Amino acid sequence: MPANLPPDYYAAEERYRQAKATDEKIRILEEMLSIMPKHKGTDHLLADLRAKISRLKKEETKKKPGARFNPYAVEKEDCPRLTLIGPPNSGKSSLFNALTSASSEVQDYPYTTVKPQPGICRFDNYRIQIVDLPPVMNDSMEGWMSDLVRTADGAGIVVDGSNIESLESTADLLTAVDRANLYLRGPEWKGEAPLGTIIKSTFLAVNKIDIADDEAVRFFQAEFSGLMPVCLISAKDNDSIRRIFKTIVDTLKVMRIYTKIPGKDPDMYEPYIVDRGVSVGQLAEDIHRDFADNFRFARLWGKNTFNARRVGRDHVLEDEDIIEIHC
Ligand SMILES: Nc1nc2c(ncn2[C@@H]2O[C@H](COP(=O)(O)OP(=O)(O)O)[C@@H](O)[C@H]2O)c(=O)[nH]1
Ligand SMILES: [Mg+2]
Repeated sequence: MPANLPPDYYAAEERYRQAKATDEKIRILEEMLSIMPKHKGTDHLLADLRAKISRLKKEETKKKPGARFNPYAVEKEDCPRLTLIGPPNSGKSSLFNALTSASSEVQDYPYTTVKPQPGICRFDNYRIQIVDLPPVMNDSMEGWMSDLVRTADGAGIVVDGSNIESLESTADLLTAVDRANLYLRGPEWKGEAPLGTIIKSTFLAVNKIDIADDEAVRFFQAEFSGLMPVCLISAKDNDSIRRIFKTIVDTLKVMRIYTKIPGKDPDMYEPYIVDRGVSVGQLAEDIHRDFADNFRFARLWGKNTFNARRVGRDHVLEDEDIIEIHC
């Protein structure tokens, strides 16, 4: 059944697309909700609007300052999170700046970064929150820092490949990681984590490869390549940034799922960034309870399937699938 929406609705929808601030977006969506006629043909549109409003409202309440101010708190975003850790001066902030639109202070002396600095990395429609952290020193990590590494979805260790002295500071870093009961291993790691430790999917970036010290690079490759992916990069080189981005996506084991509303074109700009292997039912749950509770079936468009294929809750999604949920 066609939705037959009034012109006011489309005007509001256009304003929504232009809106930047979350409270403004909520206001416009609520306006769209009130304009929209309520009948069988608009059920999906209504559910989609309600889902968007509830997601944005959740974001808003998280932004309100809590009773106790925590200077090390990092705002949760609606996407996976990766932390960057490493010894002083290895180029964490330079890499962070190259990956995100945020900016973290870069200096040629150590200890420039003192607080966690979050930013969003956007490539190929992915959205990933990257958190730049202060250097780990004196073979221990402060509690707030190990908490951030532990609760993130993955980590990247950044070391300096231009300098043989960095082997020592990297050894300190690994001791600090052990003491924090973190077990950092690549996404393909099959072994068991020791009792009492938290395993975290991790890669190693050997940075400053433009001015590499061959001995240092060989050491890092020998020590780490059995444990996690090792990437030789320069934070100053675009090609390195693309490669490291791909490594980040593989470390987080995530993929992009686009959604569409029946009768409308899919939103090909803001996919849901979800764990590889999630099912249609799990995605529906992620979008909104209403979708999960009232789920009847879904239609799927994808690289490895025929168009508008009818699938059920248990169907496992693949990267860049487009899904239309029918309630
Ligand atoms: N040649 C070269 N210098 C780099 C590279 N990455 C970072 N640097 C320099 O290394 C110094 C420390 O970088 P910074 O990002 O502040 O390191 P952090 O302390 O780990 O955050 C700065 O002088 C950067 O310009 C790189 O890939 N190549
Ligand atoms: Mg820094």
